[in-house]
Amino acid sequence: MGAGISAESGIRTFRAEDGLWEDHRVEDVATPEAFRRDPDLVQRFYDDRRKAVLAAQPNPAHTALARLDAQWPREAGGDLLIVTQNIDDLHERAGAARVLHMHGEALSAWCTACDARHHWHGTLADGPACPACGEPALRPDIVWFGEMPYGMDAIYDALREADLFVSIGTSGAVYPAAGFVQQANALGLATLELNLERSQGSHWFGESRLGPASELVPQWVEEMLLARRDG
Ligand code: BV8
Repeated sequence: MGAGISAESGIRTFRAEDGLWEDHRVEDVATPEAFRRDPDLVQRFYDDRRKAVLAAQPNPAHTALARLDAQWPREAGGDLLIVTQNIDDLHERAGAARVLHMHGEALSAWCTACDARHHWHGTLADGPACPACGEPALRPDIVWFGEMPYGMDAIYDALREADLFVSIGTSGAVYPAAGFVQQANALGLATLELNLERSQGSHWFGESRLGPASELVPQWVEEMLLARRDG
């Protein structure tokens, strides 16, 4: 899952005309070095992103995936895992439960003093005290470039168990996420891409459907649930 699935909820993607990387260079706001060099700029960048997440609503693509999550079996051989590169909580607000944020979450703050993580709706640029240790040492709980994404073991375990790998709304520009489709191919999984335009990895997919997620995802979920019912 990439920024494209939240685009129709009004959350900016990265690599578009009005993309986030048009206003800010990645190396200025999305690396540990940037945070060391100019913590205030980075904190304000994520304070703005957190506000945008809180102001957004799930769109039909999130709702369809939540329906799939609710109706798709939870036992092995029928399991489902929504792995997202996105830092918004729109999957959860749509009702999905099996969600893994491999690049962290805008609504989580991580204490660099005591390692505690806290659900966070406010700002961090003003240096609030960590609720656990009291230190003004909270950073965005985001995986920056050069940092290890979360949940990699769970993701590779899920790939090994899966029959189908679906990529939705991502440019396929950032690793290791962009490499999952290659692992899927090596494991003999079926692969499907749902995206507004061809991505950097389109050629790796068995099937690629082009269009807005709000149309393609509900259509695909309906197909999956019908096929499961017809067994
Ligand atoms: C790591 C959180 C290792 C921050 C993000 C050279 C070669 C290969 C790799 C590297 C390299 N040099 C460095 C690397 C590694 C690096 C990387 O891949 N760099 C790239 C730029 C080359 N990766 C990392 O650093 C990762 N960590 O490798 O650690 C390691 C090993 C040992 C020990 C320690 C570490 C960490 C990467 C995570 C960075 N954090 N996000 C934040 O959000 O601010 S990245 C961010 O950009 C996203 O999370 C996502 O991962 C990535 C791409 O974004 P997309 O979601 O794809 O969005 P984009 O705008 O690009 O595309 C949107 C798509 O949607 C488009 O295709 C568009 O057509 C489509 N779309 C638009 N509207 C719609 C739509 N589709 C459907 N419907 C619509 N309506």
